[in-house]
Formats: sequence, structure tokens, C-alpha cells
Amino acid sequence: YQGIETGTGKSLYSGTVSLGTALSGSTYQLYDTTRGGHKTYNKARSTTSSAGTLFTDADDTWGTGAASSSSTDQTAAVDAAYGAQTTWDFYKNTFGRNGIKNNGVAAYSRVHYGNAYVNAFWSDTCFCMTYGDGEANTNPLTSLDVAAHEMTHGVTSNTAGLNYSGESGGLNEATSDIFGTAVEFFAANSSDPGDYLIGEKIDINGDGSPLRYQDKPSKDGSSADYWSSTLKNLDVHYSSGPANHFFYLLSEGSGAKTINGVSYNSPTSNGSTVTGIGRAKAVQIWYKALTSYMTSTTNYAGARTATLSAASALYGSTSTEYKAVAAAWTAVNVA
Ligand code: ASN
Ligand code: ZN
Ligand code: CA
Repeated sequence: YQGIETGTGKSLYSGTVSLGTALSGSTYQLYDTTRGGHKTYNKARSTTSSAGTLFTDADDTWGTGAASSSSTDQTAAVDAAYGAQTTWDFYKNTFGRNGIKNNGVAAYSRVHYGNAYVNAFWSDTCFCMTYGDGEANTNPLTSLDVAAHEMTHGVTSNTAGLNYSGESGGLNEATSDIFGTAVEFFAANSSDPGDYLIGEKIDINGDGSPLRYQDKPSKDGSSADYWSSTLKNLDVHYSSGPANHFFYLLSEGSGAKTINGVSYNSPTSNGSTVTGIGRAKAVQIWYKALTSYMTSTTNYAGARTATLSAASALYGSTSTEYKAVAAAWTAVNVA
């Protein structure tokens, strides 16, 4: 490439954003050389297994900011690229982590995958994030929290390596939700302000409701609020519930609260009152637990131990933070 550029992206979910781009000859590429070389590709609903075609543009202004059913539309690519660059910046600024493997090398993203495909996923094999266009090909699954969720699967895979089934699978999913939320708050984007909901922008249920709720996971109709001996039998997107709930309680505390216009009311299993320590500290504790203490087979009891070890290392074993971690786990029935 010839030059490092900053483009303008008109996203579907996050308003107008700056994008890291490159200039090759007289053509701009959706290629972010400043963040490990992340590229965004168009799968254009083709079924071939390749990455797809790198998005290019003549004037470095990308997308329209509106939903489109076109398989070549740039708007979904803008959201995916913005999600990848913001998640990169979050890990760098918050933890000093240089990309998924902490080696300065980016994954890539591909959009317009499948036809009316209602999912997004991370793959270790391609080292990439993939996004479908959603119902009627007009609701791409490219919102910021979803992109951060998928990229975080890469981080988990390259750190604790939590097995994607049973309780460790629930913890793997919760890790993606926790950092998905953290990235959304980090971005402080007025079109998509931070919340403790997952997927509130993509209208996956067709009624405006989010995919998941961290303050009270059972609000989705399937997730568990509290640990029980049968939790391991649930799908990992539902056994994530108690860990998401732990993260909310540790950050914000129990009871009613309104943040950025969204109202929450987080219950506890034992009727206790939990006082939060703030999201910034909760995120540091979860990251240290993930990268220093959890392993592929960590279960919920092990997550309690790992986060207590992390809180002890970061803040001391007699700290308010350490006690809050214990109280928040007890409140989701992990004693
Ligand atoms: N969107 C899902 C996830 O990230 C994809 C899947 O279940 N494989 O967990
Ligand atoms: Zn996931
Ligand atoms: Ca969200």
C-alpha cells in the first residue's frame, strides 16, 4: 500500500465514524495498517470458502448509513471495521494487549456471509470474524457489542482457552458478552451508548428486544440468573447467565439503576444487597482472571477462585474489591 489514511464511514448502528484505511494507487482500501493490518472483506453472499473481496472505494467515504439489502453495500463493512478497530483500541488502551494474540497482528472480518444468515461468529481456523446480513438481508449482525463479542472469542481462545461446552462454555460466552459491553462503553458513541444489553441494535427478535440482559439474564426467556447443578446442560449462550449477572452486580450492584437512559433491576439469589465497584475495576478483574488464572476446564467454582485471585493480585486480599467479588458470586449462587 502507499499510504495510511483516515476514511469516513457511514455506519448502520454507530453513526458517522472515522476508519483506518489505506491508499493503493488511486484506490482506497478498507485496510487498517495502524491496527495490525485488519482488512474487511465482502463475501457478497457467495458460498466459496475464500475470504471474499477486499472492500475498496474511490473517495474514502464508505457506506450510506442506511439499511440495504444489496450484497455489495459498504455499510455493513463500515460497522464491522469500526467494531474491529474499536475492540483493538479497547484491548490496547485498557490492558496493553496488542491484538488477539498480543503479537500486534490483526484478524480480518468478512460481511454479507450467506443469505439472510442470522448469526455472526469467530473462527480460529480463518482467524476471522464473520457476519451474516440477518433477517431479509437488512439487519446485519455487525453492531459494536456483537463485533466485540466475536473478536473476544479470539482472545479467549488464545488465553484461557475455555472449552466451548458445559460450564466452561458458559464462561467463554460470558467473557465475550462482558467485553462486548465494555467495548460499547469504551467507545462512548452517541448513536450506540453503553449498556448492559447484548445485541440491542440488531433487532434479532423482530420486536426491538436485545439478545441478552446482563442485569437479569432470565429476561431473555432462556438464560439462568443463578448457578445450579444443571446449569452445565444449557446451551452456552444461556449458561453464560450467572457470569454475566456476576459482572453486572460487581460493576453496578444490586437493585434498580438507570444508566444512559436504560433501566436495570438486578436481583440476588439470597436477597443480599451487593454494592458495585464500577465497571472499570470489574473489567480489570475479569481480564486478569481470564489471562492469568482460568484454564480450558475452569467451571463456575473455578471462576470464583480465579476472579478472587485476580482481585487479590490487583487490589489486595483485604480490599473492598476482593470482598465485592466474593459477594457478587455468592449472590449468583456460586459459593
Ligand atoms: N454468535 C454465536 C457466538 O458468537 C455464534 C455461535 O454460537 N457459534 O457464540
Ligand atoms: Zn459467542
Ligand atoms: Ca449492548
